[in-house]
Amino acid sequence: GKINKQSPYPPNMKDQEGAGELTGQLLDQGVSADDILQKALIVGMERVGVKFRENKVFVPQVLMSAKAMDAAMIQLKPHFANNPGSQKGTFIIGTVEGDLHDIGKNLVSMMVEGNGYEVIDLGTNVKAEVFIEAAEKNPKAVIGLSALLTTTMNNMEKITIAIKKHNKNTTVCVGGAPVNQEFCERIGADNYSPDPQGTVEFLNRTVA
Ligand code: B1M
Repeated sequence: GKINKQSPYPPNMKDQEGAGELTGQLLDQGVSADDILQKALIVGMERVGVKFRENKVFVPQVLMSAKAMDAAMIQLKPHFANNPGSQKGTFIIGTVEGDLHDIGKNLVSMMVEGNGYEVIDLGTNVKAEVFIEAAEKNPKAVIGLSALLTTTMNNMEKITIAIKKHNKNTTVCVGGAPVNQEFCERIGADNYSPDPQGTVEFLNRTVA
């Protein structure tokens, strides 16, 4: 095609444009979607995180990495997808109020969906009322909360308490880099998992 002269990125930083393509090539070569995710994409994002912390890259580069990851995930999604019509239950997920990180949340969403659940993704920066409203419409649904910032862990607590106050039988799962088991128990959530698979296993144990 035409060379994109309007690229907003400096010439040495065009890699994000090829992430989807590269992922497609690896899939064609028979590399498993799970290997691409675990051994390439997540490892890459960890490196970006370290550089960001060390002030070697900045927000624009991190955003480009996020876009690259999105492009790769579009290619991977069909490989994690289950056959429709065999839904085991409903999972409502969102990143908590004040927090705009959505890559981890999207991965959890994709994995849960791929394991046969209907997923209602409320996006990022989601307030307690929005989770509660979605839970009212889907009374049996499990709610998943993601937080990536130590500051928004407070909102995760606030939202969990509000959901439980509204209906103590609503199950709440939590996750995200700063979250741990101890925090989960302290705020009264029902499950913590460090990764999407743990959430899938929890749902399989308690819902399906
Ligand atoms: Co932000 N950021 N960021 N960032 N960012 C972190 C989280 C940070 C650790 C970087 C650093 O300093 N090293 C740091 C947080 C420090 C802290 O709070 N202790 C940080 C900061 C400070 C910020 C800003 C404040 C920066 C600023 O503006 N000065 C700002 C905040 C904006 C906001 O949210 N209000 C900000 C902004 C951004 C970008 C917008 C540039 C971009 C986000 C783009 C996007 O998401 N669309 C971004 C990114 C990309 C990162 C890093 C580099 C990568 C996060 C990521 O996507 N990881 C991150 C550093 C790092 O973690 N390496 C960083 C990959 C992803 C697959 O992992 O999300 O952990 P993760 O999800 C995992 C698990 O945690 C788990 O499953 C996933 C797969 O294994 N999981 C769950 C997640 N949710 C789950 C839910 C579950 C179960 C499992 O159940 C429901």
